[in-house]
Amino acid sequence: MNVNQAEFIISAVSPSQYPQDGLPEIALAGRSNVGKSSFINSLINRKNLARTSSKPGKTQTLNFYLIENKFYFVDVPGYGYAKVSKTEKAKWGPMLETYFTQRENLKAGIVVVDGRHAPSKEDIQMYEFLKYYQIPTIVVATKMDKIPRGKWNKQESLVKKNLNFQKEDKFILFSSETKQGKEQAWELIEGYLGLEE
Ligand SMILES: Nc1nc2c(ncn2[C@@H]2O[C@H](COP(=O)(O)OP(=O)(O)OP(=O)(O)O)[C@@H](O)[C@H]2O)c(=O)[nH]1
Ligand SMILES: [Mg+2]
Repeated sequence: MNVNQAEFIISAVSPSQYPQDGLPEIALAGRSNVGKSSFINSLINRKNLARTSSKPGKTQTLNFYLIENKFYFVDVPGYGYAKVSKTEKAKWGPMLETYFTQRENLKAGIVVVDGRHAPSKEDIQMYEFLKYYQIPTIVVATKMDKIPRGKWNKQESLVKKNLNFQKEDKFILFSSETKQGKEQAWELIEGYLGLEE
């Protein structure tokens, strides 16, 4: 998709605040600071529409970005960041669960993992959660610019093995720095949205 129009619409915590226009949605999940917001910005050619930060825990609500008036990217708070207060974290669990289990507009989930390491326990739980609710999933292994090309295949195998990756799901090696994987990501997303030419 060639994106000319991308707009932040709303920060939502409960379903009554979600957009009501019925457009399809693609939601991003992943550890705090892994690069979810950067992934969105890369795909829409914007530096900082989805707010990114070197400080983890930046995204604290469900943030809806309307893309080309066709669909929403939903940027979700990252898990696994110790310094976010307990009260905040206690709110996120139900907020995410409600969204992922009840949102009919959700066409696919993207689990962003750090391609340099084995997935964390929480990455595995997140992936299993999406599988349990039968949400089609793209696993994006990001920050590939930080590891040499010769190790990419090995890392892909490691991530897939640890996640118990299902063959009906999709997998992308990605980098927000080099834009590696961007075309592939769009192809898959357009497929899930039913927007392919
Ligand atoms: N080298 C490199 N750095 C990246 C990449 N993607 C993200 N980063 C950096 O990682 C940091 C966190 O990125 P964000 O996109 O804000 O991460 P997030 O997952 O949205 O974080 P939260 O909103 O806290 O959950 C920033 O400093 C980014 O510049 C990548 O592909 N390569
Ligand atoms: Mg973010």
